[in-house]
Amino acid sequence: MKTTKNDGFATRAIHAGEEPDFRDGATGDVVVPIHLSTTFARKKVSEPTGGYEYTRSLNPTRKALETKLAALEHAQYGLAFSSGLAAETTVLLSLLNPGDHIVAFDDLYGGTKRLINHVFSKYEYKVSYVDASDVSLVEKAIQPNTKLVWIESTSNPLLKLCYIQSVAEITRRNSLILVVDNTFLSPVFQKPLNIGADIVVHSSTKYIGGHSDVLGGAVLTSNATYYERLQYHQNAVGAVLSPFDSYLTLRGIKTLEVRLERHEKNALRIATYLSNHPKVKKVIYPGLASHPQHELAKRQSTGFGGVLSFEIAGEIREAEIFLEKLHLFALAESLGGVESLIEIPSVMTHASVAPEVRAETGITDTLIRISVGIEDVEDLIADLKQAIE
Ligand code: P1T
Repeated sequence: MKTTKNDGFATRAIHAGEEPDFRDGATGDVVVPIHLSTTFARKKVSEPTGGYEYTRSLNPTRKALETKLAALEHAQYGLAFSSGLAAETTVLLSLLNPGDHIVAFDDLYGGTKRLINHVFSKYEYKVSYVDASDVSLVEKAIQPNTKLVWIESTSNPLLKLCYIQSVAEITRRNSLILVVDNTFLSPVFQKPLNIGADIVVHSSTKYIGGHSDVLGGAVLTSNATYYERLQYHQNAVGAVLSPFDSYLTLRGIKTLEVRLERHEKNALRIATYLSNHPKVKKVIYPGLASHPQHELAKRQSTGFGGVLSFEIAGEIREAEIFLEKLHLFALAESLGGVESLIEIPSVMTHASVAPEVRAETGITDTLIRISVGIEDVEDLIADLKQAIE
């Protein structure tokens, strides 16, 4: 019953890490049990039972999730954390030293920038932000102390792409670590480790969990040295995912592929509707031919995702009136859940980014981001229509 790399995505999403246990005394559960025990008894002093000692170090439910996540990203190893930012913190803490330099995409989730700029800066980590949609800028930003390149593809909230294979050639040539935050596309649409990334991170709070009811993060890699260091820090720092949250995430993953198909279908319909509306200034969605990297998106991933950004004509007041008139779209941060969410990055998800930096990267005060849910798309369009008009 063990899944292999040759099995399809949905097969692995459903079965990997959750093979029924038929050993003597086991019950053959087809769903992994929630192992709430924080500690595990042993019969002999020198022999932890089944390798389990204490839940922060290893827990059977979390291990099932880590195995499933690794199978989906075509990774050898997976680790699950209590949030996306906890996962990111563990990567930065375990692989970098004070004085090391990071080259990062200029369009990253605001919380990731806050972490790098205001937490790790205390430990003298250095960073250069570049528009990584132009790969040559990544190479130009490399310094003698550069250790790591950090990108999101697609990026949050401007949905810019980075040509991962080309950046991977640069990082390989310069012995740097390439980290890709794959939250927006999920492994359904893109597997960065297959195209040269060393480490994938996720906010599993988003598509992977999929129901806006569980916060989590993940780190995936096939590099045994990085994994050892990451696992050491996962235990030593302790920001692990709880057994119950691991179970919720495992449950969410089983429908990841079917959800993403619907998210994308709805997103494309809404992007097309908005781009034909006279009160909409511009729509950013990699699935539209008008997106400057549409061709790269078609080549690099097998889908465009369920998030789009747009600007309505007028000032911030017009944007606020529009947002407050919606009934089906919750005015809320986050993305990737079954329900549609809408937000205004400048005052919500990216408020921690300095106004001049937002202006420089193109996050205007009237930019609106939608996480398109899997509701009936005609209902979503009708709601947008009444609010715009
Ligand atoms: O919220 P948390 O699980 O800690 O994940 C942080 C994170 C990491 N990476 C990306 C690309 C993200 O979008 C996020 C969180 N983002 C939001 C909450 C948001 O609304 O954009």
